[in-house]
Amino acid sequence: MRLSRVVGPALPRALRRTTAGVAALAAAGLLATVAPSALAAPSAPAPALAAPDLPLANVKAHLSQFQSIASANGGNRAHGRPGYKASIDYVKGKLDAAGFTTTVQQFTSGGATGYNLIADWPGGDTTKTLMAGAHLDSVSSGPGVNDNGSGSAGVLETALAVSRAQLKPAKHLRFAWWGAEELGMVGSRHYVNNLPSTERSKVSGYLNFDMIGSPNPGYFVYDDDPTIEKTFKDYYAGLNVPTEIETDGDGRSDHAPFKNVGIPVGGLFSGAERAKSSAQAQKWGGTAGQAFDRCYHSSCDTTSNVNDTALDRNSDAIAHAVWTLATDTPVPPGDVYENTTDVAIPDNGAAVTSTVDVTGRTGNAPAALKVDVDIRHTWRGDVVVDLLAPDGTAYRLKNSSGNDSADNVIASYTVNASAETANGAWKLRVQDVASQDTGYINSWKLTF
Ligand code: DTR
Ligand code: CA
Ligand code: ZN
Ligand code: ZN
Repeated sequence: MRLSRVVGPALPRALRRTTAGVAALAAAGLLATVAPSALAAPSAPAPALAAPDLPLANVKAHLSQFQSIASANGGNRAHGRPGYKASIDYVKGKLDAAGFTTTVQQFTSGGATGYNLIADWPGGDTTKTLMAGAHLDSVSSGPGVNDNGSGSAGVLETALAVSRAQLKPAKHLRFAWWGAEELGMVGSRHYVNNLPSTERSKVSGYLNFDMIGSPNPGYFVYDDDPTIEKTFKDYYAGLNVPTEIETDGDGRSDHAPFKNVGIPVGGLFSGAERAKSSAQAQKWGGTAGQAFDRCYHSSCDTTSNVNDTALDRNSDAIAHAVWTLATDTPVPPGDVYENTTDVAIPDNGAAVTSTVDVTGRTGNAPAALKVDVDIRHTWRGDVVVDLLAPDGTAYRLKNSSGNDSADNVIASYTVNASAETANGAWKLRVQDVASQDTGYINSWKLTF
């Protein structure tokens, strides 16, 4: 079967197998061009350079600085206030000392001067520039250690790790700390709007990190560019940490201006004001029914408002993504087998199934088989979800959880399917096991 990207009508709507082709990767500017000398052999891909494990203590030291800056400047680091400019000066000082070429871009918002900090790592192919950024401003009501000192510190420590490694990536690396995000992504919009279109086309991708250390954390991956998304998901699969796609992030942070001009985007998020469900607490730990960050936009968003494990994992994931997307042949998005036919789920009734036929593969399925489900169902606690391998072996993806009253199961699971042959009819089995509330399978897909 000719491999092709999602081509809509060319394939039966219900069943699509897609592989983002080389053209797609090139179009997204995510194909690394590695100098011939770096190749082990002309036909062998450049060896993947493993990203370093960022020392959590270093990341937390940046948070302590942000806290001290806020404490010394009226309790915040908000746009137009002295605490914000002091934050810019701190980050810039670290980067200048580490050999970056830094630029402070000024703009005006609400009658006050705002600042973006841009830091370029010398070298790399500037026609393929990978960017990573975070907003550095807080709200005026607090120091903004999680929102968004955490993202700022993770990006800063990644940049400092690039310097420590004296990395020579295929792509050019650019890091950014945005002003006035809390006023509506003002700084990042100013940057993108003032970037000439010739320069915009050179940005191969923008990675955004806004709240990555929430005290009651979730592990959310932006569901935008598939290659960037897969890079993050593979990282977490390696840690055996389940992730969910971030479904309400569109327009809510600094990736939006980049996405709006067609630049591939991705990112990570550990949650804000929404409550963690019981199903999420089962998979991630923490407290069900409590906000991911109950100090969101509050004065209590201090250094004690951070979960170290989430901050550590997400900071390391930033480094992994930068090393992978800028220094190596990018991870191909994989072969996708999808079924988008709606299947009604009877209330408190028999299980229903939706099938994808996997063909043309050899051997067994992978140890990290990705299963993305999109089930629309009110009171999702009613719903039990299994993956059935071609031989009928069942892999439980989601248990029922009576008090999970949230709607819809839109989630990504990783299954160790290495004992199963790859080819055959794989099924998603869904059953509603409690009366009232109904729904349907909207779509699901396997990525090999
Ligand atoms: N708006 C961001 C926090 C935020 C809320 N939902 C998302 C989703 C994805 C990224 C960020 C956010 C702020 O208050 O800075
Ligand atoms: Ca670490
Ligand atoms: Zn905020
Ligand atoms: Zn934020």
